[in-house]
Parts: sequence; structure tokens; C-alpha cells
Amino acid sequence: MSEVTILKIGGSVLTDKREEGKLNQDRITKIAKEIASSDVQNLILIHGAGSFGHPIAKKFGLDASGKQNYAGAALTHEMVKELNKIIVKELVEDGVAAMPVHPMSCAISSKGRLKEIMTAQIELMTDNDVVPVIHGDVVMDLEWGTSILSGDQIVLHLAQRLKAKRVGVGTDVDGVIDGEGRIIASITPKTFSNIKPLLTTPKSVDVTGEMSGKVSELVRLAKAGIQSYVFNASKKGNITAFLRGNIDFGTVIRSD
Ligand code: IP8
Repeated sequence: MSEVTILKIGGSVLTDKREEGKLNQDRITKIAKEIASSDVQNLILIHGAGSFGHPIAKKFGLDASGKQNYAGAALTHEMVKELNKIIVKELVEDGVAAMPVHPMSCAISSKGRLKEIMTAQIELMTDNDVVPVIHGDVVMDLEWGTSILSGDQIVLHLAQRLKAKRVGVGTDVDGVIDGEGRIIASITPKTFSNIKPLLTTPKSVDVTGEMSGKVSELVRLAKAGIQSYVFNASKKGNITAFLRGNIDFGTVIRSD
């Protein structure tokens, strides 16, 4: 298979995180159009859960501690699937051959860490110019019964497994921001330990750790020799620039 580009778009971009189950339809429309007009080959799209996943997961106690509630897990899965359906539909209407991929049906975690995700169907999709649209989800867990799987972990896993040539994580801020509101231009595994304490968001509704969780996954990826970018996906033109390899904004996470 040819080298893939992996783009994750955060739930904070696609939904209104202040209200459960509320979309940010304008952004979804804008982003789908940018993806449709970029003509990028071998794209894998991953999206976060936003207000379709985090509030409901929190309500049922499904966080990183491994607490169990199967009915709550099923309802959370249904709700993130709903967001996925809306995004796939929007892309298809704009002429992108997009197809849903639900981790609950093809991935397994252990103590909250992704162990396995079936990639044969994802590879077949990209080989056939289809864009797989994967999402943060609830998955079966070898130790805990079920656990929350963030889209950021899926980025890490697929980028390594499929040897991605370009990896980007789009958020609703201009990159990774330091304690004084400045964009951090680059992060390496060495510099991350000093930066990490600046990124935690107390009392967040986000069950997967917001920016700190995201950058931790990307630092793991950098350790494996794959560089990635965190950038503002809600600004017009940024997704197009990333997909075309013209990114000179946001934060780069690299190995040294
Ligand atoms: O928004 C979380 O995925 P993320 C998935 O990518 C759920 O962290 C179900 C909350």
C-alpha cells in the first residue's frame, strides 16, 4: 500500500463541548469541503468524540480508571457512532468516498491502552481511494471489560503500523500553548517533561486528557521516529495546507 496521511480532528472542533450532543455544524461543513477540495491520496481521517462522547462517558463513570458500566458503554458507543455518521454523510455529499470504521467492532484494548486494531479493511479502503473515517470510541478491554479509546491512541497505533508519511492533529487552538499563552513551536521527547505540567486542564469534561493526553501520544510517536503536527483545524485553509504538505504553523512534535 502507498504511504498514508493521517489527520485527526478533535471533538472540540466538530462539536460544541459545552452542551451534550451539540454539533458545530458550520465547522463540519467547512472541514468536509476542505478535505474534498484537497484531492489528497491515501487519507485516513480520525475524529474525536467531543460533546457526543465525553459528557456521556463521564456520566456513566467510564474514564481512565477502568470502572465498568456495560449499558453506559453501549450508549456512549451509539452516541459517538451518531457523530461519525454525520461526518461521513457530509463528506460523501461533498464527493469524498468516505466510509465509517467503528473501533468497537475491530479493536481491543488492555487497561485502557490499544492492543490491536484490524487494519486490513482500512488498507483496502485507502488502496481503493476510499477515506476511512475512524473515531474515538468505547472498546472491549482484556482487563477492564470495556475502556475508552481516544482517537489520539488510534493515531499513534495506525501511524506506526502503516508507516504514515504525514500525521496531523487538528484542534480548536493554534497549537500546543504554554503557560503564558504562546504557541510552542516544537516539542521533543526530551522537552516534553517540562512542558507537560503546563498542559493539564483541571475539572475537564474530557475523559481522555485533552491537550496533555494528545501530546503524550504524539511524543510516543516521535520516539518511534514519526513526526506530527498539532494545529488549528478551525482556521480556514489550515487543513488544506496540512494535507498538501505546506504546514508552517502550529506545533511540530519530533524525535529530537
Ligand atoms: O475524543 C474519546 O475519544 P477522543 C472517546 O478522541 C469517547 O479522546 C467515547 C469519549
